[in-house]
Amino acid sequence: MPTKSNLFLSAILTIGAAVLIGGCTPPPPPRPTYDSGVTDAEPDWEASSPPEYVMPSVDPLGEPASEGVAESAPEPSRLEPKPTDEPAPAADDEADQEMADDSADEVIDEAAEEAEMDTDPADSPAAEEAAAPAPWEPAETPETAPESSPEPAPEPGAAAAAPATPAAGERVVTGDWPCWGGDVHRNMVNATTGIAIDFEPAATVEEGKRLLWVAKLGSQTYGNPVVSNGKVYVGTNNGGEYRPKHKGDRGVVLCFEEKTGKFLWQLTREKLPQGRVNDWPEQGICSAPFVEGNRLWVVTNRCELMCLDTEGFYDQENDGPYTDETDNEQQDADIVWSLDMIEEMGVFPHNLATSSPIVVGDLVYILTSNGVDEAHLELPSPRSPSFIAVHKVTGEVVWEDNSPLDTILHGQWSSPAAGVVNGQTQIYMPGGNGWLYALDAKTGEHLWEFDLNPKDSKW
Ligand SMILES: [Ca+2]
Ligand SMILES: [Ca+2]
Repeated sequence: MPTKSNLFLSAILTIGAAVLIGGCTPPPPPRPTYDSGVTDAEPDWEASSPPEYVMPSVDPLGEPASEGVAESAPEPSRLEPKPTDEPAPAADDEADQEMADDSADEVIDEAAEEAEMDTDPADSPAAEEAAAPAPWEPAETPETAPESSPEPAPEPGAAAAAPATPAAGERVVTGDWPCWGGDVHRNMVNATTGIAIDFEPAATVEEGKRLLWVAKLGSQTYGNPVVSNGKVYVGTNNGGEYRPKHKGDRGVVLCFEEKTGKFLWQLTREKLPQGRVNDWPEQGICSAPFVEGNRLWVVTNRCELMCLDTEGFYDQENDGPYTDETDNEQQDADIVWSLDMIEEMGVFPHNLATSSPIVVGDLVYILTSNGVDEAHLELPSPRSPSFIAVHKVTGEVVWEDNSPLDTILHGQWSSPAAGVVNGQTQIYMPGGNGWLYALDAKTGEHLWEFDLNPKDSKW
């Protein structure tokens, strides 16, 4: 199997460059605020008494944001404003496309080699996810900011965390990118401008150009990096072998210090014994975490929706209700709660569970990845939910929906998005039958659905 280390190293470097390196200063455009827990404060890895994570005292979904919220609550930025509005560099797009193409090609090769029934390139959950379009949503916020944020909300236009005179004259720290797509709208457009693009990825800082740091990922990486509050997170496989106790194929989320690239901790999940029908080899954790305050949510290769403590065990505390971690050293992940969708919901993830969560108000939304059996003949679990909403603090399932039922064609590897229409918060769920479903965020009630299958398509 061809190694993809270099490719994905380039990917993280690309992201790192987008986050950390630049020659100019971009303006801070207004963006919807859904994460008020982010602070510009310097991370304290040795902190012994972190702030308690408390449930907001208001229900952000109860009263959708009024008009003009986006204008009145600009995203906190650590950049100096600059009156320019350049488009995002095309070089990044090309690199991303190349990655997606390579990923799809490799999956085709692997599948042709290893499984006659799995030769369809769509059998790669990661390839499917990479090709999924993001719905456009106007700049409205689906919620109001919680009043009882565990950490002080940053002041708009707050001074840069980086020193006034950047190291080597190169450093620019942009706003955070705390989930796949940047926010719950999944717009994907990075509003930052003025980033220098004349950088060159390499295996070491010395060999490259304009690199602040380099960190090794797994041999295959489909989880998109996210950046929040001084840390970078990425889902990958165990090729980096950061934890000596774990050898061989695993699903992994790595956490690095944003400023230095220092490895902080790793979530490690063993592979499911069922094999590739439920947990495709070497693809690791494909879900991109959603980060809010000192919590993050991610879907593992074992079809678990997990809530983790961003401080891990560095805070000297095993946060719960889940406290039974077998990996509980400082560089292991501190699991707060876990929802096993196979055990508790009967979900049959086809090839891999891959959904990247969003959090709106108190609820986490994901697709379960329920799909067909290994022979592609039937749905083992047609009544299991495809779309779920889970309380972000307790892990309780608030509502579930099994809409596509037995019309799921293959798998469900997509991720939800959210928006507000006429004052109502809608969750957009791409179903495994090719239909897009819009559900009420609070109740799961169906609002509308749209057939995205070409009219002349055959299955
Ligand atoms: Ca902890
Ligand atoms: Ca724990």
